[in-house]
Amino acid sequence: MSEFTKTLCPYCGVGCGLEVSPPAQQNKATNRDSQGNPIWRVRGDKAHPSSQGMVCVKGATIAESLDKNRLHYPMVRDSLDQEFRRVSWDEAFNLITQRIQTVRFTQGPEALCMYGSGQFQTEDYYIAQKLMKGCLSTNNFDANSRLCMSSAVSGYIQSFGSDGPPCCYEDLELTDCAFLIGTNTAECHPIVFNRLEKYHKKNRKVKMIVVDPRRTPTAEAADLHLAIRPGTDIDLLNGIAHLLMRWNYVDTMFMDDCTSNFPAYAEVICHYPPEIVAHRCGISIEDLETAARYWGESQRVLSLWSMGVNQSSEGTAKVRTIINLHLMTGQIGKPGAGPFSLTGQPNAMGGREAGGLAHLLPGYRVVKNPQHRAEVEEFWGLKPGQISPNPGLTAWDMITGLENDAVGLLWIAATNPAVSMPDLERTKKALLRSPFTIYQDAYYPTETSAYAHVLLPAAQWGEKTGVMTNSERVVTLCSAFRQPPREAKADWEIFAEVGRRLGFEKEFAFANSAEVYAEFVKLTKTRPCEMTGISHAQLQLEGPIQWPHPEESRGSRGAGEAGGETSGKRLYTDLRFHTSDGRARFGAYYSKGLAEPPDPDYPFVLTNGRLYGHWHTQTRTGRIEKICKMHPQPFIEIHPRDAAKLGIVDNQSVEVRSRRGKAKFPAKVTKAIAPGTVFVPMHWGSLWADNAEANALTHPESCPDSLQPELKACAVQLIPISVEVTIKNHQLQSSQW
Ligand SMILES: Nc1nc2c(c(=O)[nH]1)N[C@H]1C(S)=C(S)[C@@H](COP(=O)(O)OP(=O)(O)OC[C@H]3O[C@@H](n4cnc5c(=O)[nH]c(N)nc54)[C@H](O)[C@@H]3O)O[C@H]1N2
Ligand SMILES: Nc1nc2c(c(=O)[nH]1)N[C@H]1C(S)=C(S)[C@@H](COP(=O)(O)OP(=O)(O)OC[C@H]3O[C@@H](n4cnc5c(=O)[nH]c(N)nc54)[C@H](O)[C@@H]3O)O[C@H]1N2
Ligand code: SF4
Ligand SMILES: [Mo]
Repeated sequence: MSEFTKTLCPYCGVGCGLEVSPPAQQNKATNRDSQGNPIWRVRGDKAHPSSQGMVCVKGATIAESLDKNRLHYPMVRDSLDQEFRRVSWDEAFNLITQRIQTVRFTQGPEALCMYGSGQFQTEDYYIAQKLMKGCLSTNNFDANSRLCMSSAVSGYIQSFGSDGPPCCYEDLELTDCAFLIGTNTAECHPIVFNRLEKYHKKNRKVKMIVVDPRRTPTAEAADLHLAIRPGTDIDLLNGIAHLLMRWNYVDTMFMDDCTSNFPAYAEVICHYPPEIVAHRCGISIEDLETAARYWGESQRVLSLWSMGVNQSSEGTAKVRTIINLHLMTGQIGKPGAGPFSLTGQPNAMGGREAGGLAHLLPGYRVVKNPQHRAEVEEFWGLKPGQISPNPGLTAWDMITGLENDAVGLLWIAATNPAVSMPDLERTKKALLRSPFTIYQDAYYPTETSAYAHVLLPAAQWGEKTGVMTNSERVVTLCSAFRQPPREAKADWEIFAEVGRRLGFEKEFAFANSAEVYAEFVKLTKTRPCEMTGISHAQLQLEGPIQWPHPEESRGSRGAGEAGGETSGKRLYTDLRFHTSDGRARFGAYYSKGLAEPPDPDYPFVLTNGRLYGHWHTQTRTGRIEKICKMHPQPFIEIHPRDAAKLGIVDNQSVEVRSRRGKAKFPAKVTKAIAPGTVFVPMHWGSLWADNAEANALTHPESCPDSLQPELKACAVQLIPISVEVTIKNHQLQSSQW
């Protein structure tokens, strides 16, 4: 047996390859975590095409969290005010299947809901789709990707006729101009940023533009930082388009041959002259012109974006407006160019492939398309019409569904909504009303365990074998290298067992996850995300493989070799798109601005996001000493001018109030944030600090197309206070469960 196992980092969507080996055996050298457990050793995998051996602090320290505060046994209780009691898996499965049957036959299948996660492996996702959308006839499966990538998904679908980021990481090292908008890549996609930054430093002619209301570490590295007012991205992008037109930087041949709907867009951008745009965005006309010139003069432009774009009530419009600039200038389908969404979670891409959102079906299909439904029904051996034609409830719909008793059973897995959902007070109240909540997580406690009737212990990364796809469509096998603790089980196994107990024995007769994956890839045949040439065995043998990868190309190339139209590094190299006429479609959008703009009562825009070391709700990173030292407490960034006006000094506590709730944070007075805007990190839920939840303040207003909530902005007021913010002990007691 080889001494290390190759796998993928289970944090961000960069998808860095890792090699993991057992804790050192010599007694004195054995590295142990703070609870005395030996720590597995982790290093970057030099052979992984995406990361080439690099890792950031999160990947490097991941093993330190594996044994702390794990949930070990199924636990149940009748009501939320009771203590949990330990039960056998058999009892837990019986309880769940009985409950599913009761809800199904009294309230109907649309009262069953599952809320999953971009941290599932593809096999977990696929089995959940088959169970919910196929066997149980409800499309009520949504994932935390709704809060994350859904605007990118709908933007790609509307502009190109299909989801799928068209670029690859090699483009980071081939571009002449990197246009980063609404992304703090340096902290959130560090290895993507390392690759770009190294190349940028070496090639001074290469331009880097960063569009972000904050001067983030990403913005620090830029040639041009446009610190726009939150929510003015469409103004800026239309303003750049206006100048590209005026200066004739457009690729008319590409537009004539390969696009549609340009006239509608041309009409819109007429209304975005630089004077108006610069004023609305709060930037200078010179900076706006510089951005347009950098874009227009570059042979190859690559745009990168993430939550500053997607998490918006006009998220889809923002994504399409970015894509417009590429279409206008022919910047797609060639090396170093294209619109490239940076995926948040490690396998949100796999989730999209497997149909893991309420409006999707496996193989980049959509629920609303009758042919897509028929294809999946036939493949799963279902009756025609068994898949519901209605898109299911989205993440936020499940919350409102609890409020109006439309939800009879809520199954939450691999996400922590009691921290990550918008408008937390409302979310928590709704969760308290739930008649029956199953919560399947690797750790105990998390903030969401307080709302569960049943806790199911999940095997996590390193304890189950499965596949994940990163931002550049590279599929990596994540092999198990240790046993799940005590009674924990892989998510897909739990779903499959429930399926069998509901009477779907043959549908869920899988011996292992390789068989699950083999079934799934058949559903991608002839689809844009075709992976019929990929299997666990192939991945084990060849290493990571990039899709599209049809069966015919099996063995011919993995990721990192040149590709063609159907198998290769970039999509749309033939300049044919997946729309009915093969043309990419311009989206014509006027800017609408924020759903909740500041006003005299709530005069500041609150934005929020991530820090380099922490991962979301801290279930893992909050238990790693090095990371807690790096980011000891939450804070609120305030511009010195605003601070002076309010009499706030550095480190003083500030109460922040929105129309929905309040929170408090120590002030960090800094020019890195624009006046009128404040920033807080999203990482501190109620287990980690008292009242420092970003989402106590946010609202659920969503993009009408993607239904992704505008987590990035809400209106707040600030009040200096004298009470200190309490940070809770991050080394929670070792779990007995
Ligand atoms: N360290 C770390 N890395 C992570 C994660 C983590 O938890 N920790 N999570 C992963 C996940 S799931 C995701 S989704 C990604 C997120 O990755 P990012 O999107 O890069 O992270 P955020 O900090 O949420 O937001 C990015 C930036 O959007 C800016 N912004 C706010 N409002 C606007 C606006 O109106 N316009 C523009 N242009 N910008 C705006 C914010 O100031 C912020 O700097 O990170 C992934 N990587
Ligand atoms: N204000 C604000 N809110 C946000 C955001 C923001 O930028 N601002 N970002 C949004 C975005 S983009 C995202 S992605 C979400 C993230 O929000 P969440 O998904 O709530 O955050 P995580 O802390 O990653 O939660 C993942 C959970 O899965 C568990 N887990 C890990 N591996 C496994 C496994 O294999 N199986 C099971 N069953 N469990 C496992 C972990 O222990 C953890 O409890 O937050 C969203 N909320
Ligand atoms: S960049 Fe992302 S995938 Fe790579 S090691 Fe860091 S967290 Fe993991
Ligand atoms: Mo995300």
